[in-house]
Amino acid sequence: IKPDGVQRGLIGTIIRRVEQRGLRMIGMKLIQVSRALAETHYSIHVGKPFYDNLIDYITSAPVVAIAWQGNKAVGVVRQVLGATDPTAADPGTVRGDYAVDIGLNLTHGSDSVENGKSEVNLWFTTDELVDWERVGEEWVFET
Ligand code: IDP
Ligand code: MG
Repeated sequence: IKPDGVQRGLIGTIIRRVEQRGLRMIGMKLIQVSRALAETHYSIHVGKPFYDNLIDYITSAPVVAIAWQGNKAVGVVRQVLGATDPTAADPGTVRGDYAVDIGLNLTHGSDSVENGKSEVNLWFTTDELVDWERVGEEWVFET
């Protein structure tokens, strides 16, 4: 949850949508992002016209970092968040319901399992991640 999501009081709304979809939260923290962390996280976007604004944006207020686990977690989270450009995001998605401009799109979601793993490792230490199971997961995930 990016700084605009935190500032606009949407933390609970955004978490609820992913939580109720059935994914298991294994890590969560509110942090003020340093420029160093921002630059590592967004290193793939170095040189793009929006890069400097993106680093300013993500460091402009606290963010809530969350690690989600579960079958198809990467795709499910990105589906809940909606398309990068909120005007292209479907109604019923976070960005489609609550955002307007691409540079203030409320959320980040890893775009592959590989990047998901490296981003969880970037944002969390091992002892900040919890190994657990939610009750009723047999009613969400087929085995
Ligand atoms: P994603 O967040 O949906 O994965 P990316 O293409 O990885 O989208 O871009 C990372 C972030 O950079 C976006 O979420 C958005 O905040 C910002 N961004 C991407 N494209 C633009 C743009 O054209 N103008 C301004 N900001 C952009
Ligand atoms: Mg991305």
